[in-house]
This record gives sequence, C-alpha cells and structure tokens, in this order.
Amino acid sequence: MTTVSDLIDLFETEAAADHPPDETPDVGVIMGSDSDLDVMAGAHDALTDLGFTELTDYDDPPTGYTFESWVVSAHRTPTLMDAYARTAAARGLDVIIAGAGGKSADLPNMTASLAYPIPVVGVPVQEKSVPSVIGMPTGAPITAVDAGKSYNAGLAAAQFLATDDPTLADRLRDLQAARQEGVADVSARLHSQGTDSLRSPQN
Ligand code: RP5
Repeated sequence: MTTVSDLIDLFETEAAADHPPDETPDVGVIMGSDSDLDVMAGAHDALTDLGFTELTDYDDPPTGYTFESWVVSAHRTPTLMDAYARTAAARGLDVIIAGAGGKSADLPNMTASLAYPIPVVGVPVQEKSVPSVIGMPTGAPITAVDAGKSYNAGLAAAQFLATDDPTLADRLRDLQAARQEGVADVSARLHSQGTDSLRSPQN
C-alpha cells in the first residue's frame, strides 16, 4: 500500500532529479478526494482536446505537453499538499489546477499560497465551495472558475502556457472555432427542422 510518506518522498526525489523540461509534467491536476473525479474530469477532457497527454510514469514521460493527476487533501493530508506545492516548480510544473468540494474547500487556495508564483486555477467542486476557493486576501492570488467548470480550468491552464507558444494558442483558437461551428450547426437545424425535431422527449 502506498503511504503519504511514499508520495512525499516521490515528489522530493523528482524535485531533486532536475529532469529536462520536456520530461516533466506541464500541468498538475489535483483534487481533494477521488469523489471529486467526475467533476474534475473536465480538466482532463480540455487538456486532452488540446493535445496534452496524461503523464502516469515519471520514468516514461510522453512527448509534447503533459499533465499529471493526484488526490491531495488539504485537511486529511496537509503534509502531502505542502510537499506537492513546495516541489511543484522544481518538478517542472508551470500551472496547477486544484479542485475541492465542501464548504471549506481549502486545497486550491492553500496550494496557491504554497506554490506561489506558479499560477493555480481553482475549481469549486460544489456551489457551496465557491466562497472558500475565490476568497483569497490581497497579495495571495488565485485564478478560479465557476462551480464544476473544470473544463474551463483546463482551458485556462493552457492559456497560461500559450502566452509563450503560438502553436498552443492556435490550438486554443481552433477549439473555440469548432465550438462556434457547433452552435451555428444546431441553430441551422433548429431553424430548418423546427422546434419539435430537437426538443427532448416529453413524459
Ligand atoms: C473535500 O471534501 C473533497 O474535495 C471532497 O469534495 C469532499 C468530500 O471528500 P470525501 O469524503 O469524498 O473524501 O475535501
């Protein structure tokens, strides 16, 4: 069984290894519980839509942009959160996406403080988590999306990276263009086929 100490050792070993940047994850996706995974999967989907690959083995990193995923609880594993955030820069991470639920969703904001100046995109997993994710005091910034909008968090993480990479900026534009065409397509179908053809079956 993997222990908290095992994971802290892993993060510290990776930080000390000084891997070349193309072998380290670009984006870290962390969440307070595996029960957050269904909501946080949107970040995975956005990053995958943009051509990122999930890095699951530090010894065998994929090529191109990568992201990694971990469960890190601010309240139940504070030392793990500290190690993850404290080693993030040395492990090559450029952006962290952090999601948590409940009324005291402290993982995003504490990670933002510990990993500063690495940008953290906070995802309130539930509506009631919004105030605790966005409520950072002056001097302790966090970027945040609306409750459950982890897909937007994936896009935002890529936007940070794209400021330095025109190719990634083009991929973001292409994704936006595809979304626009989807709206145009459904609009034309609604108009030409009529309301009854598109509405959900009524009980
Ligand atoms: C938060 O408490 C987690 O982010 C999760 O949203 C919530 C419930 O956690 P579990 O009881 O499912 O572990 O810390």
